[in-house]
Amino acid sequence: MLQVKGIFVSYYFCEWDLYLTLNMISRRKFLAVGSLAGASVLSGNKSLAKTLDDSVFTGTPIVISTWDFGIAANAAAWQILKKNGRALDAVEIGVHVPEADPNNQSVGYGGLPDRDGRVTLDACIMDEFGNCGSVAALEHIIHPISVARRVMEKTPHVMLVGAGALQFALDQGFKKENLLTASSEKAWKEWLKTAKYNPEINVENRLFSPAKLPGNQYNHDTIGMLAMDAACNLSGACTTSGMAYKMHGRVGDSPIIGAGLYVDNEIGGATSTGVGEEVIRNVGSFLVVELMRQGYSPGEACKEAVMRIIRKKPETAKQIQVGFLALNKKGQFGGFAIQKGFSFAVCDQNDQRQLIKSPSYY
Ligand code: SD4
Repeated sequence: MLQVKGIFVSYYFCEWDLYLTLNMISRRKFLAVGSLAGASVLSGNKSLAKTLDDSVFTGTPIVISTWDFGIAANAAAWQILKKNGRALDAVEIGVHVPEADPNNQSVGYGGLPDRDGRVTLDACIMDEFGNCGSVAALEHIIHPISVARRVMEKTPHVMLVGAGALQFALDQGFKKENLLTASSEKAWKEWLKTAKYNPEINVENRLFSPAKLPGNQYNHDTIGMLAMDAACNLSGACTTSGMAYKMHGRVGDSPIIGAGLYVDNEIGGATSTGVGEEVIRNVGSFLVVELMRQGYSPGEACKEAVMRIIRKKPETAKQIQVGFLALNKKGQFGGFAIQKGFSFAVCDQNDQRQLIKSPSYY
């Protein structure tokens, strides 16, 4: 342990996490019960925490999400978190932003279609109690994350797919809509001329320019979001239209609990983006959370999950992008990707528009 200004923090070998941790602590405000409560939470000292009245202690809410357009999504989530709302509500409302954005060609409305020209959506959500809901290969519904939440809250199941998921959504009052925008249809027709399935690395940041932020046509991809609310409860959401020009019926990692998203309220949460097949093979987000349970910092855990992918399929890994993002129960966060170019957005009470370039293997 290292002592900094009277507050005990875990010592991290990964400089990245150390920087974030110290940076956060210097800005973090401990409300109501001051640094004693802060020390207990930061050090994970459960016996001390037990002596504190939970209703008095207020944590510092935080929300993080993948890619550049995470800034706009975080801002929507923040509206809930700053009023001491629940992390679950924050992540649902947050990811609505890219889902509804027609210029975002890999989430929800305006998403690039599969090779048959159909926009099929994958999404999942998980709360602080370990409840989870998911939809896969869902068509015609603009907010799949909200359908996933209904699956979680209104059914005895975790996952609904395809026509069954659509039927459930309609029964729940969701509106059937055409999600294929003119520009996505045009891109698909162009693609049909060669019809090669070749996921492009970092398409979302190819033309990255801070002046163009957030969420414009140059910045798009799956969104994974993790939040911790003022009650120190964690939730997460992940939503996507999946890999462009995939086979009809293909499901990626994003709606798979443990692959595209995992939350354990005792430890932390993780989410992923990139080529879902490699994430599923390694049950990536569950792995990241389990590594944090073993004492890895969020950044170290994301790095080790990326290394599993690289070690198993080094040749494949050279050609693809996968990025992980994690948030632990102490409010520390980190990310790691195979390739350069992965970014994530961070929002807390001090700065609602942070955009961080992730470290990467290559
Ligand atoms: C998928 N993981 O369908 C998603 C797509 C994605 O960056 O995240 N792209 O495999």
